[in-house]
Amino acid sequence: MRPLPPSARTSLVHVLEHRATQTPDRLAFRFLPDGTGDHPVDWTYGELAKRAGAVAAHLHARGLTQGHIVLALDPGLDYVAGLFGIMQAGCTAVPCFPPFGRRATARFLSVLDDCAPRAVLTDPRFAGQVEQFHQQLTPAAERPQWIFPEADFYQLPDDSPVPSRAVEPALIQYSSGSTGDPKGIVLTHANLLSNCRVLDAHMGYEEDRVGCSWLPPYHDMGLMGTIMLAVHGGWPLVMLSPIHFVQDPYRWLKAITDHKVTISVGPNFAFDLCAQSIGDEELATLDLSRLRQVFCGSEPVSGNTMERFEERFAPVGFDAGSLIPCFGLAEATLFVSGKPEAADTIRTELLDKDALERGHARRVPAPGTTASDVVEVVSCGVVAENHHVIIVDPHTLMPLTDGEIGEIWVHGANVAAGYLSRPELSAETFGARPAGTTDDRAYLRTGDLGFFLDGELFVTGRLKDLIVISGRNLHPQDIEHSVLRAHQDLRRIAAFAVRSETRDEEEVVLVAEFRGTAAEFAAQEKELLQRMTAAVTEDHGVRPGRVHIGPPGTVLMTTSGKVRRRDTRKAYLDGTLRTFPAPAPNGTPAG
Ligand code: 649
Repeated sequence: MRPLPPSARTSLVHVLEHRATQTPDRLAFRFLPDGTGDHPVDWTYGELAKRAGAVAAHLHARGLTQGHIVLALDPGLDYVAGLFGIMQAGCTAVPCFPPFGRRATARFLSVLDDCAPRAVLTDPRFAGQVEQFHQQLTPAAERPQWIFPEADFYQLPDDSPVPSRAVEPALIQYSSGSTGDPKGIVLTHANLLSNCRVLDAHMGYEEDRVGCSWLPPYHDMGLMGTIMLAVHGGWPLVMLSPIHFVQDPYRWLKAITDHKVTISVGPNFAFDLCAQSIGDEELATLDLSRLRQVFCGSEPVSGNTMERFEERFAPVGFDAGSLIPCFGLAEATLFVSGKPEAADTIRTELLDKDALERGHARRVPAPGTTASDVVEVVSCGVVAENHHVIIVDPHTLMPLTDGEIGEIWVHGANVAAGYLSRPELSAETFGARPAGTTDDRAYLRTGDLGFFLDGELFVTGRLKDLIVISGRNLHPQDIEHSVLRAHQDLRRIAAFAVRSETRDEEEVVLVAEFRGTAAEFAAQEKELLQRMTAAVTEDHGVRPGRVHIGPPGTVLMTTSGKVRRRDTRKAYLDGTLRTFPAPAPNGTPAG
């Protein structure tokens, strides 16, 4: 039986209540704690609602009936209970990766500083560090309460009152902004419901739908794309932790096989990893024939990767038609566009590279063109129902016509209210108006570049400096900061992304200035490269693809002393960056 549509409900809190009343025994979530099928933990809607109710009751017992509550539990079922419990208490959930390791701790502390939470719901293993955390927070800020759920946390006496309210805002999503300068996206209950509704409409109804996700539940795709969508749609979600996926990508496809999964999702790199790393023996244990929809988004979708994945897994029943390239961003809650349900193959276009660089999407007649003149772009499909997307010249703000490349602007109920406590930036980003038209709607400026062709959206690049690798958003400022610390004689640094020449993904390129003579540079070059690479790898978990070191003046700057990353990137690609003179053949450096 199709579960009753929850469309009349005003928040996901009400949707969960509805499910727990109508179908209390239906499976809501199955978590695979070790990433395999050995010890699955199942929660029904009844169980989830009971646990969420316990979280809400605990918060009320501590006087927490509103305000920000940071949710920093490990991926798993308690995380889901925490999320719904916080919203049910009338508080605002602020999902955040637990403070495990240097990078995550820095992020965690800057989120706490930015949102000034009334409480932090996190794992008891951090209990001993609270004092240390407090010392690193801004002195003036009020200290949050710390809540460490132990095993009996979820057992409430039968007669305890359970709050049920949904107060605005529902959630603050930190996905934009560098570590030192985080930006919290304020999402309302209406935003969360709208995103579920448009995704539901896009996906269509399917009897016996089962989802599977290993995505981190702290970001938009894992949170609004899988957990919330599953509760909204009333179908079970099989979850494993991102670590278990990264350790062995086979676990994802094995979970799909074992639990009769029909819908899943991942960034491009996940499809690459699977196609590369799953051997013949493992392949023989897979059955992907039930998969009907597999979303791929959050970084550029590569036609080659999609092809490799299809070829590798076709023998175990994978249907190429199930792949759904899609585009979205946390500022629009999540979903902006995706391959139309009715289409059975991915749409790609072969475009003239030179024209593309000049801002025009010009199809190439296939014969007679060499591969280097041609760029293949994958369509990100049609725009979400009731949403409006335009392509705008980022300088003149004039809307562009089909085939012209410009900034992607989005209007609709998915678009967030703004950034927390940043009125100016919010107005700039969320309140843009196109010039020279009668269109007076407010648009979100995505900072992404793309074009429309025959009603479909293609994403071709980024205006913003964000580096997206393996589905992760890296901020150039954070990377540059790590590089600067790697060596005392490095001064300006520019970090940016460039498409790899050997692999179907982007890689980080570092351009740095060395304070010293050519001879000193020649003597230290090896060590510099090694230290810079190590610093970025340790701090950010990505290895820079290429490094260019030159004399002062190599990194292009604005007059006000800001790094001009896009210009430096262009000079790097054109080969016009400054370099140290090569050492003379006799070993004495020239110049
Ligand atoms: C983008 C999220 C798009 C993101 C996903 C729909 C079980 C299984 C499946 C299921 C439910 C349960 O990256 C996701 C829509 C999922 C339906 C799942 O259904 N957000 S972000 O804020 O972290 O980053 C946004 C930026 O990432 C880049 C852009 O720069 C964007 O501004 N990006 C892309 N770049 C190129 N191509 C794309 N297709 C991109 N998508 C995002």
